[in-house]
Amino acid sequence: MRTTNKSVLNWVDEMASLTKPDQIVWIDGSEDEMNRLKEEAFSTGELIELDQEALPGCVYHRTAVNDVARVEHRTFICTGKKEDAGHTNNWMAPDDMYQKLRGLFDGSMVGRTMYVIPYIMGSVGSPFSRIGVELTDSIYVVLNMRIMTRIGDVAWQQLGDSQDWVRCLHSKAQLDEENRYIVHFPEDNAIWSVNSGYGGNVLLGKKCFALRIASYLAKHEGWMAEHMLILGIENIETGKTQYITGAFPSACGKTNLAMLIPPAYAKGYKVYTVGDDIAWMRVGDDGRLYAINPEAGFFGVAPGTSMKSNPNALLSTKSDTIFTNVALTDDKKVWWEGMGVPAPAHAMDWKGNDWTPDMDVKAANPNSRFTAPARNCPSISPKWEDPMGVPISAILFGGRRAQLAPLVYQAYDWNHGVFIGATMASETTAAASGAVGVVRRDPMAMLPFCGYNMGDYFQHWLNMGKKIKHQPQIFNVNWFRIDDQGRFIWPGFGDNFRVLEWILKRCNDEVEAQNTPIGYLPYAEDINLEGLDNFSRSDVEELLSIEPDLWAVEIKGIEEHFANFDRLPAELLSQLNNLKARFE
Ligand code: GTP
Ligand code: SPV
Ligand code: MN
Repeated sequence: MRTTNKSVLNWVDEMASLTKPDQIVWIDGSEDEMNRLKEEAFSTGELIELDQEALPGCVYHRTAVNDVARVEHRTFICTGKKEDAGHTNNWMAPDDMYQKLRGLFDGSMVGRTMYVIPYIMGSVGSPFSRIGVELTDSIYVVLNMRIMTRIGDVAWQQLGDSQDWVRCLHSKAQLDEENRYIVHFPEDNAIWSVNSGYGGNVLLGKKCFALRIASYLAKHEGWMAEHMLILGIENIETGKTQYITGAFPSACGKTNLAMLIPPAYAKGYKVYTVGDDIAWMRVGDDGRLYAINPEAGFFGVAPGTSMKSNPNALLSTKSDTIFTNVALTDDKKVWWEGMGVPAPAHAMDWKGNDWTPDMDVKAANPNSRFTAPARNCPSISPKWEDPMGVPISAILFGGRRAQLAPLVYQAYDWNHGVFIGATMASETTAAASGAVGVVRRDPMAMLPFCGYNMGDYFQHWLNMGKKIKHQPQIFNVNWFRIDDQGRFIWPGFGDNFRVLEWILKRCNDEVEAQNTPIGYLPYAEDINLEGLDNFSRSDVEELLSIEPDLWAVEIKGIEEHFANFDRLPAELLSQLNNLKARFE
């Protein structure tokens, strides 16, 4: 026992009498403890030790084959009133859900150890950080939480006697897909997750706390919890750094953008990574919007990560990293599709089967991931743990749109920006179970992560705009337009800097823009193409084209989308009417 906090001690007792573990281990966060846990997990096969010379501190894990992504259809927001969860969330009355879950948790840890993980979201001692305690029967979860958050005695110290902490209960139970539940009780500050061992379902500090519970707290307390990367761009000559946040749906490029390396022409700039998935934002005393990254690591998509696409991510995984559901090579290293090195002649695939390159199955699961400490990242910002966060100049929304959405455009003002965010759509990816490649609306990339009624969430965005004296400019970006042959037109990755450069120029009033029905678009000649092969000015023009026929369909789509919300702010309807009128 490492705390005298009564609210913690009582709750741990209560949860232990429900789940009935053989023993309880209080996690202190030390290195010794980590090594002991790793050894134990090696001995049971839960983890496999990788080549410690090539990949010091790195381990390998496979989840169950039916447990490789978030499960949105089994994720619940259990508020007292159904309307407070809204139509876009699954809901059940809290009492009924507790009763159902108590049945599933009853004895779920018999024969197992319950680990008590105290953790901080946000940097140690920051006035904006928050505490959670996660109970789990998985060493994999403990070791991931150790990378993704600040765990152990630091958290008990920061918590003291306070009762303000998030109660997180997780059990793998039987990994039974039919009884898998990821449940949030925002009004009780509680999260119960059962029958899964996959990241987003079980690292309860991440999506469950830092987005679903935090968005609920943020709404009540006047701040924002968003599915956003945070990056800084330093102009080396002036020494000035400006910060940008961006909300893209899962597996749509946040990690890549946060870590980008500018193209050769942009020698005068350096890009710094502050965060790659979640931003907590507040209005500072100076009237600007400030963002912190509540996490301490990256739970990033492995496939496609190479020294060419994202060297900073790949280099982040060279030590103290957990690899999940990638391929395991015979010499105890890892491999995945799009790693930029030849496939091994033989490996074990993510299911644990023999794999050779001639087989037509993927060696790595499309949603295989690495868990890497943020401090490993070569581009990590000197300010990434700044307790007050970084001031934001621009907010980006984006997604995968094969057609329609231009490379970049700027909102007229904050409310128009909220409309753009609220109507975002993207083709679905492997990050959540279900069909891949289907266009769905995913407002602010928060559809799966908002812990309350999304109509109220839109209103909260509108309200925040009124509170921010120096509002960030809002932009929409799309790296994913395709040509007739189905190829991406825009080179993407590091070359996305060319778009960020235009965005900062707009924020600094350094470039003019075209006024169009959807917002301000760049003049094609204002996107710097220096050093880009096989890409011409006319390609940019194509990427900036607005096709009224497609937008007419889009407007219909937005109308249908808006009909899903019972508490849609009137402002968003008037934004829609304005958009229609501008096309007439
Ligand atoms: P989550 O961790 O699921 O929230 O995802 P994320 O938004 O951080 O996505 P990530 O950066 O990991 O990108 C996921 C996929 O998008 C990878 O397969 C990347 O290769 C691909 N991707 C990222 N940026 C670009 C880009 O600029 N162009 C293209 N064509 N693909 C990209
Ligand atoms: C996402 O799906 O958006 C992720 C990975 O960042 S998970 O933690 O599984 O949610
Ligand atoms: Mn994410």
